[in-house]
Amino acid sequence: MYRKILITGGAGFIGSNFVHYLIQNQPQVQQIMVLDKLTYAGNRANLADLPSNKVHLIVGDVCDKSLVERLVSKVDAVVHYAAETHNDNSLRNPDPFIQTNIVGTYTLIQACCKYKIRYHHISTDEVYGDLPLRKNLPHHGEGPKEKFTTKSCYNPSSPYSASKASSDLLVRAWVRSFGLQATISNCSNNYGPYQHIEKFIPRQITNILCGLRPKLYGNGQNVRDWIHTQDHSRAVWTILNRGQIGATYLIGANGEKSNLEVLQLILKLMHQPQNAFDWVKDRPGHDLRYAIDATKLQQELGWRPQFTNFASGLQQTIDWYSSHQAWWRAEKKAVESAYQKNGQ
Ligand code: NAD
Ligand code: TDX
Repeated sequence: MYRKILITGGAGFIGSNFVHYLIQNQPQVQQIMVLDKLTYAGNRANLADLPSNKVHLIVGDVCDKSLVERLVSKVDAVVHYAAETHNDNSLRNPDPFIQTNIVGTYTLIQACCKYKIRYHHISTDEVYGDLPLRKNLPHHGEGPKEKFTTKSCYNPSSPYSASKASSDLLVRAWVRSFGLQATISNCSNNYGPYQHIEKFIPRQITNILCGLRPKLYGNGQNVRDWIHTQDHSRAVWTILNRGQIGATYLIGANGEKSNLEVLQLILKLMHQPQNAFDWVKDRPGHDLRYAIDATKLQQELGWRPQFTNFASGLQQTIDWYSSHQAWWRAEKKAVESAYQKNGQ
């Protein structure tokens, strides 16, 4: 059982939700060190109100070798969330994606090998590229090869997903060649509190709260496989403790929905007309459909999602953004004007 854990990117969306999950559910964890550069996506406020005798934020870069070695040498396990994460940003400027996602992972796994520390690597289903829409598949999305499995080939589409794929492959090589004690998880699209307002669901909710019209890319038919971030956190904790070293686990909650469906649900829950949104320019290289087959995680480790009602998870998320306007208001104008410059 791990008692001292280094969580990189723990001031971002999913990392901070994992810190909250540990504090609320795993009392045996005594020390949580968060290493976070506090980029535009990191926020101290995400860790406010957590016990200061347990949670320590170290502001720094995962590419800083001496800092990383000093921190890794003090813990029992590392969970690596830190990354540049937004596909649209990666299309405008890939530089920080290459640096943080690839060099940052390299720096961490070198340190974990040096001090023989257990490492869990957080990754994304986007490394597998995309799938055809269900309606165009012989078994409508439920047949063999109609969802991603750990056997799917890597086929990333964007600078972001290519940088994450690179980082996964580094971890696999370090397991095999240097005996790194690592597991990898590739999760589908997360939603929930503390997600940056550049991302799809929070962007649309906060647009409506500001009196702006939501924006849908392309024809709205692209499918994402939504999972509540709390289900992701429980899966990561399960894999960290009981996963097989060297193994990859796919995390997903059977939450496939088209972007249009998600937007129309947000509009309904926020009492807006179903057509009160704008169609905007599509994302270049826009992945069509993601879908996870999480059978391995379910059968080997017994994990099951708990947030199986998307509408109620989404309602809670809407309530969170409505009642935490101080958390996002100051950034809204700049985020929207960057999108507007891009025709989105
Ligand atoms: P996020 O953008 O909200 O947070 C990323 C955090 O990393 C921020 O706090 C940022 O300050 C920090 N960071 C960035 N560069 C850093 C650096 N060089 N050194 C230290 N800290 C740095 O991202 P997120 O959505 O919470 O994603 C977290 C992880 O989960 C990423 O690895 C991402 O690829 C993966 N993931 C995300 C999703 C999703 O739906 N959001 C799905 C699957 C996997
Ligand atoms: O305003 C928008 N309108 C829109 O239609 C935005 C911001 C997005 N979209 C579409 C693009 C995608 O099909 O919504 C979908 C979701 O977009 P994002 O929130 O940007 O997520 P995605 O590109 O799917 O990637 C997310 O999930 C996998 C995370 O950002 C990644 O970090 C994670 O790896």
